Amino acid sequence: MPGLLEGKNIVVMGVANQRSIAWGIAKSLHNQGATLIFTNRQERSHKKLLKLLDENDMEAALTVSLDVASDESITAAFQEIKEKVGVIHGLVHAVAFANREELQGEYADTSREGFLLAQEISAFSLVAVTKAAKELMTEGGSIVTQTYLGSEKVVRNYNVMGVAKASLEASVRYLAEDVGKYGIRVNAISAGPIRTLSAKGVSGFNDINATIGEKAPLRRNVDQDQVGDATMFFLSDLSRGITGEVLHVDSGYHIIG
Ligand code: NDP
Ligand code: N5H
Repeated sequence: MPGLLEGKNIVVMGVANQRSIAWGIAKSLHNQGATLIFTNRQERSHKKLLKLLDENDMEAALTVSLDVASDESITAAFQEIKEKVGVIHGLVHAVAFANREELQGEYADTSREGFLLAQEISAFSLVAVTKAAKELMTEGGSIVTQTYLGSEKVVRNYNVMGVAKASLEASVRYLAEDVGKYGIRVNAISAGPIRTLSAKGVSGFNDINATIGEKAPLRRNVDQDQVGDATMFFLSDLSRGITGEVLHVDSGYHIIG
């Protein structure tokens, strides 16, 4: 049976290592026959990516450097993708950042600078890359970002990132309306806690992780592969009637009061 993503060129942002949600997504997309283009911020992550591709017998059509903090970097990256690949059909946005010291204690203590940084890297970045990507999505397309429950409910320590994710989810809706007329869809996956490099060292992760195992309807945590498959669905034509949506991949935890 042909893969669901055969003939689709998809850009994946945010592989830092084998634990990254973006890597779980890349594997699901590859399994469905997608042609993959990767972007990294840090050279260290780029090296890790090349090693992962090699170990998994996967090939990238292109790997490009992209720092979402810079408009020039975004423009240059998509220009290179346009020149070397041409049309794209999908974009996976799996990047976020907040200062570690602001992911604990009271949200009221958030600094102006820290608030703006979290918004810039974790929410505005989706707006900026959607604008760049839509120029290359001349055959229609699908854009998928990653969010977390802390946008809807107060989750201890998530603080400034919860507010950035609320902004990200609202951006999904506004962007979906903007680009729908070009046949481009924009959706988000709201994943349960997964032990990744970003989650490392942040206060409270272990407690939240343990709670899901006890309280979520499925009584187990989710993993990168489950998020990968749900993201793959959004990139495939199976989800052609869905846009502006936030889909929870969290063992059902969000329904529990
Ligand atoms: P990772 O640490 O594996 O990935 C985070 C990525 O963000 C890194 O690849 C990093 O790039 C990238 N990044 C940070 N700043 C920039 C920047 N300025 N420009 C470009 N890229 C940048 O963590 P996750 O896989 O956990 O995170 C992926 C997404 O999933 C995030 O949006 C996160 O909020 C979300 N999420 C995570 C959950 C979890 O429990 N882990 C739960 C729900 C959502 P580089 O490595 O090059 O620095
Ligand atoms: C309630 C929780 C636990 C507490 C909050 C965690 C928030 C994490 C999100 C951000 C993205 C983490 C972050 O920015 C860490 C950085 O300050 C330091 N790390 C780095 O610089 C590494 C090296 C790079 C690769 O990381 C990034 N981001 O560039 C939430 C958890 C239960 C769920 C969770 C972990 C959600 C989420 O959004 O990731």
